[in-house]
Amino acid sequence: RGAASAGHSKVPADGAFMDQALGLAIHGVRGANPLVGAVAVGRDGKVLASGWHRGAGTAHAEADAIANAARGGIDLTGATMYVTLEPCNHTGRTGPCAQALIAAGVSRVVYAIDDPHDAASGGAGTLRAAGIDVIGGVRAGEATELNRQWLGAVAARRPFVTLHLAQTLDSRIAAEDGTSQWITCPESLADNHAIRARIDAILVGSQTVAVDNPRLTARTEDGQLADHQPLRAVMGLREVPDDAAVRGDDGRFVHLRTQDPAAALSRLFDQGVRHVMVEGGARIIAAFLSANLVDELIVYQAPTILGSGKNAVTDLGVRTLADAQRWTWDESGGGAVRRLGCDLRLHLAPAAH
Ligand code: AOF
Ligand code: ZN
Repeated sequence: RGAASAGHSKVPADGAFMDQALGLAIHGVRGANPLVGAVAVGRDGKVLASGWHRGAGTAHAEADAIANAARGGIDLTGATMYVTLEPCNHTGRTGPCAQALIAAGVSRVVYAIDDPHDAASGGAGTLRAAGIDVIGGVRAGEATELNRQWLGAVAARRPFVTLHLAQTLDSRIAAEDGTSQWITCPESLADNHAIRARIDAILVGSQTVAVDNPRLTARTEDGQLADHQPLRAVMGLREVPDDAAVRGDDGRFVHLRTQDPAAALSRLFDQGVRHVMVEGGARIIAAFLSANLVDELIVYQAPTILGSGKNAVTDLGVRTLADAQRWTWDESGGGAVRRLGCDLRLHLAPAAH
């Protein structure tokens, strides 16, 4: 570890080529694996080949670039490979990329951030031992932001948790008669669906399924299913009816028969989930908050007041102001405060305890 902080590039073009690799990385799909892009550049500064990782089980970015070069009859001897993550050192579903780079004859490897996954890390050392010039830390901030949730999940060995709340000014998520559609504007709903389309799983309580019968799919503004559908996870001890919409017909449904958020997260992590969005109901929200298992809060704040109804957050055991849960405004990923139609979208991260 620590290899990425070892050296800072003095080659001006390194940043620009890393930007290209970052631009390719985003074509991948999030999930069990990170988004990674790679660009191979010849001694004359011309791009020879490029590639990106398309998701768990498929070729890694460097391997994809090497394969693309081979397909075009392009020799990578003496080339520089730019890659947004430290090349892996292990044989997982694929790999190891460090060996593939050595075999391809590249003379220099520039990468952005260290691989925090213990099983895969160490590629930088392997490359150096083979006489390759290796530099880490180029565009590290951008690469970290790109895989923020994945990096957090791997470090914590549980999925990164986004908590979603759509509430009134007095923090209600449903009126006394149970009506909750729609507290927020269509713009907020569209934003929520855009998030659904890039996360690995949505989690709700079995009580919410019984009451609301949600579909939990990611839909575009014209109501079509988005290309990527998150796993639909229900937790809790209530049975999920056979005809519940959440079951769907694509096999992307799981019922976690537990009331313990940590246990639910552990099960999801084992299934390859690295980013989950918790969407309610109140009991599940309180359980995740009191267990300090929320990494990010996204609140769609509607300009309405109910005065009665269901509270978004129920008793967390806090009895005095000094014990309040503290959150900070998070400017990353869409900003801390944004107008969305008639609503405000608030983005927060837990304050360091
Ligand atoms: C790379 N390049 O493009 C990616 C890497 O099961 P596997 O074989 O797909 O390995 C997954 C691990 O490999 C993943 O957890 C991460 O540590 C690393 N991902 N490494 O050299 C890539 N996607
Ligand atoms: Zn690899």
